[in-house]
Amino acid sequence: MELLEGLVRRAGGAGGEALVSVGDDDLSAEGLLAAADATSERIRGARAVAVCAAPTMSTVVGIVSALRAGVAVVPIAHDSGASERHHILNDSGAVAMLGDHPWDDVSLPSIPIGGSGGSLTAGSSSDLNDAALIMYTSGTTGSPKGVLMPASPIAACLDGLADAWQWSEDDHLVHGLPLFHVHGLVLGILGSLRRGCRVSHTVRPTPEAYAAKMSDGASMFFGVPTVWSRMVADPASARALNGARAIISGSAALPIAVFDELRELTGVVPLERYGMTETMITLSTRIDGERRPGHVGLPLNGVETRLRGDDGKILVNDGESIGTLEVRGATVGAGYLNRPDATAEATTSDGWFVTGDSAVIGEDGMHRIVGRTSVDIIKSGGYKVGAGEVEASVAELAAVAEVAVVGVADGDLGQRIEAVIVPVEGMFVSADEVIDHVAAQLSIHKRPRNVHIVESLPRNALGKVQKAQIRASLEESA
Ligand code: MCA
Ligand code: AMP
Repeated sequence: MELLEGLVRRAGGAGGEALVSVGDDDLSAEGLLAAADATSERIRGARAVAVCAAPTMSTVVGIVSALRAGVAVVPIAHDSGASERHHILNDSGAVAMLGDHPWDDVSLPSIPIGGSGGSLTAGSSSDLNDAALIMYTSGTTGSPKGVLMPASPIAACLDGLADAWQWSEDDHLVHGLPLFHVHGLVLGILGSLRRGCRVSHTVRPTPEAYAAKMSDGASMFFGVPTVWSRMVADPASARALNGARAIISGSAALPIAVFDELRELTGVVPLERYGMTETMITLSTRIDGERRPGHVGLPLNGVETRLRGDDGKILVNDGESIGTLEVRGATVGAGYLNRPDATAEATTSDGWFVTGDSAVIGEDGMHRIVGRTSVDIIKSGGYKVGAGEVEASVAELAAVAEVAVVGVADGDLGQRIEAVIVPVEGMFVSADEVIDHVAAQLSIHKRPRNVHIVESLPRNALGKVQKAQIRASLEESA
């Protein structure tokens, strides 16, 4: 199967016009394919390669080259800190860094992108389940897990979205989302290259940058809810999107007020879709169907969903019953790398993936996401952050006796990460020290935005920290 079939088709056609832009860099289909295929030759047969996934053309070429070579590629956040990237490199078994990176502490060989030089010897990848991508995602505790994602579920997801949104070669997609997650990388870049449509990455997802692309024929825009709430706070930029074919939100819940303002300012009714790194996108509203605010639509082609109640029974889809959403079908990935325990825990005995999201399904099949079943999964600016990994990082500081991390409701980020700390008696810890430690060790976007020093954490009779209570009192006092 050729995942990037649109790129290959366009490269075989006439005309050398730009197909992909990242900031001011452009490449035609022929140019991208030639640069990627030159690099592919140097990595063919390798177990896996990693890319520092900064928003650059080099990241796009590197990832396309690995996909073309059939080598699993591990996109790493360019703002990742030392312990996070070491975990990802060790866990994935990546044998080289593809392209440049700024990390002095990474000793893997570097394979240049484009040009010439370097090549790797073949290695075993039998444990990777044919993964094309290995993407790391946070859980409630521990370090991020590597999701094994073969080309086939990626293709199923991208084709399902093309059907839902009538996404075609005639589109020009614009976005400025990170290139190390599903939204920006898989949907934004690989989706466009599968369709063969033009894609412009704006480096940052700012309202002005999106608006400026309308004069370049933009037809579709992607953003997380934070991007859209910043857009409606800049009405001139929002009005410029008038005439776009599709404005699409995902990665976190789009507040109804933002949906309404976006529709009023742009004249375009937003599409909303839902998914996870483990399952790709599974639900979306349709461009030829109802785009109901607060709802994430219907299953994509090849996807089934169901709800499970607290008593373990499957619920009826009555538009009222809240249950944990389970999904199965063509878009679901091949489990977690090195974590058979976590893969088994997330999979029912009859093969459904347990999302951990609470949802309601209407009689008409329309889905509404109500929240997460665990208080320990935080969504901040569309980034998923496990409270446990931030707590473990903060606890490395000598002056910290106890710590609890929660996601507090935030008008801009959806949730903002806050840490509540009990210092070791007689010791002092500053908020900046905590924030900078997490930024340097995990990643900048996982840093707490506020730190509260307290005498003790609320616990129940069994000694368990009461996270929901902490979150409620921080929200009350905000
Ligand atoms: C601040 N900065 C720091 C520190 N504090 N740097 C070092 N140490 C510190 N202590 C600097 C940063 O370097 C950066 O600098 C600047 O602050 C801005 O950072 P920040 O405030 O965190 O950014 P933001 O503007 O608040 O970001 C909002 C955002 C971002 C752009 C919306 O959250 C974002 O890109 N979100 C997208 C997440 C996403 O794609 N999720 C999809 C997951 P400088 O400005 O110089 O760089 S996939 C998924 O969820 C599923 C599958 C799905 O459904 O899609
Ligand atoms: P990630 O681990 O980054 O793939 O994030 C997946 C999670 O993002 C899901 O489990 C949901 O909690 C959340 N999510 C994605 N899209 C939406 C949406 N449209 N509405 C609400 N939550 C969403």
